[in-house]
Amino acid sequence: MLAACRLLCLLTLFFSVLAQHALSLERRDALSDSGLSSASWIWLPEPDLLTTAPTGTVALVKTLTTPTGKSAYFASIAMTVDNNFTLWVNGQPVGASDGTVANVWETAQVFTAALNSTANVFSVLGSNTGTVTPNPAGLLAAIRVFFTDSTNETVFSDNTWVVSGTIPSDFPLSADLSSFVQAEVATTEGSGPWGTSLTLPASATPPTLTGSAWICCGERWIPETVTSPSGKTATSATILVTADNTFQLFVNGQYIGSPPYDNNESGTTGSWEFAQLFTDVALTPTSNVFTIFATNFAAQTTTGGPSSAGMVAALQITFSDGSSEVVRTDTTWLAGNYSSVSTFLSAPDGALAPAISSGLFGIAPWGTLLANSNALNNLKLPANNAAVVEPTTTSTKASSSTSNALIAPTTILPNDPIPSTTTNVTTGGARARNGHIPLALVLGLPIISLTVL
Ligand SMILES: *[C@@H]1O[C@H](CO)[C@@H](O)[C@H](O)[C@H]1NC(C)=O
Ligand SMILES: *[C@@H]1O[C@H](CO)[C@@H](O)[C@H](O)[C@H]1NC(C)=O
Ligand SMILES: *[C@@H]1O[C@H](CO)[C@@H](O)[C@H](O)[C@H]1NC(C)=O
Ligand SMILES: *[C@@H]1O[C@H](CO)[C@@H](O)[C@H](O)[C@H]1NC(C)=O
Ligand SMILES: *[C@@H]1O[C@H](CO)[C@@H](O)[C@H](O)[C@H]1NC(C)=O
Ligand SMILES: CC(=O)N[C@H]1CO[C@H](CO)[C@@H](O)[C@@H]1O
Repeated sequence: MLAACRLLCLLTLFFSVLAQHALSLERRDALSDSGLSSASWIWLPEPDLLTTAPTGTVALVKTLTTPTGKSAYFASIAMTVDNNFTLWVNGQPVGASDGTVANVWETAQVFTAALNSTANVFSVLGSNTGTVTPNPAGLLAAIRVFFTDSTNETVFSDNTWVVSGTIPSDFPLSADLSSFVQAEVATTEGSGPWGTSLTLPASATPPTLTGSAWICCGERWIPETVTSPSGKTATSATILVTADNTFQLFVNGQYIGSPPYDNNESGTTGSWEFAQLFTDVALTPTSNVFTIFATNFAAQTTTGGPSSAGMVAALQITFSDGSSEVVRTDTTWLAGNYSSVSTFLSAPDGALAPAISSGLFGIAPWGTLLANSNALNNLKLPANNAAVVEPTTTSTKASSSTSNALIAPTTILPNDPIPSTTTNVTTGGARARNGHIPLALVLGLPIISLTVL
């Protein structure tokens, strides 16, 4: 009962946060709701940050320790960087602004990330670009942490953040922050060179999983083609999905993303407990293939063995006329037992079987999940720290003026990011037909208990 209420309350809170963002028409109100209007523009210390910061990329880190007696669930993170940024939470890429868009910093972004209960590390690479060198540079952020007792706490960018012009080789989870210094506050939001230009985009209401079926029991599900209704042109998709235990999402054969790494530890929150939200996934006009490869881990018992398995998803397809359609997991999906993405992608429909539904979203043992989490759209991100080119000098001032170029975002290859998928894993896939997503195989795996999920 308690647990159910707690989850409900959290979900309510979470969606009220989204609703607040969607409904706030007033710029100032939206900014104060997000916390950004109370935040400060910070950067690597310079003689006059309001006018002159060298171009280049700096690393910024904020570590948050959960107060005693509380347990952190998830965070809503509002952020912008002049000129652009990439954000990681606990080493997992969470989001980035598009440095190719002029003045992209004028639009702050809001991300939701699952948190570790006790300690969380927010790592940012911020780039100061521009033809005028030097020019103003700054990061502005508000991190609202939601706890399991339904309370929340917001922390702002300020001089408790640390910053370095030298990006450590183990960034974004750097063991040694000795090259970092206390960030300098340039000014508060609403003043300085940034003035009152900042806005928050109205966020669209994401689809919910209500009405989608948990489809079972293979590890790999491949939805097939979703065809646009005649006369409609598909432009983008918002995809909400989770799988017990983890998955990889592909659209039209392109890797889109995965949930954060799941350490498969008994008693800890599994990544499946957060539905992963992928936004602005580009589509082709008439026909799109959605592929979800899910992986089930063996039970968390001394002997391993079968555990509950399933995948649930909602695909919101947006058309050029502004209308949209939601495609849900159901038994029209096709499933197959395949051990590799490429084999599954190339398998003919005839080799697959209809997906099996375990029941609609909300059923045990999965319940209503904890919250949505912005999924890691890795195509937009430097995949890992190997993509960061370290500056050649170590003096903070000098190195920050060196262009710490990032290599173009690296795609994480199919089967790469998720460890141990070949052991204790059965494989299966599903395909959508006639506008629907395919499902998986029926393994008849017993549901043992919540801890074995
Ligand atoms: C900023 O944008 C530029 C241009 O797209 C890109 O090369 C760079 O990697 C971005 N910086 C960060 C920290 O994401
Ligand atoms: C949570 O953070 C602490 C401290 O960084 C770390 O020791 C622990 O492994 C983390 N737990 C998870 C589940 O990430
Ligand atoms: C966060 O907590 C404050 C009280 O500290 C409360 O007024 C506010 O409604 C909470 N925000 C959300 C989104 O729950
Ligand atoms: C998950 O944990 C169980 C129990 O320790 C183990 O048998 C299984 O191999 C693990 N699976 C993965 C993918 O790590
Ligand atoms: C996949 O394998 C499982 C276990 O062997 C089996 O129960 C299921 O029917 C298979 N599914 C398909 C579509 O072949
Ligand atoms: C139940 C089961 O299949 N367990 C296996 C999980 O994978 C390890 C490593 O391959 C095997 O040793 C277990 O037998």
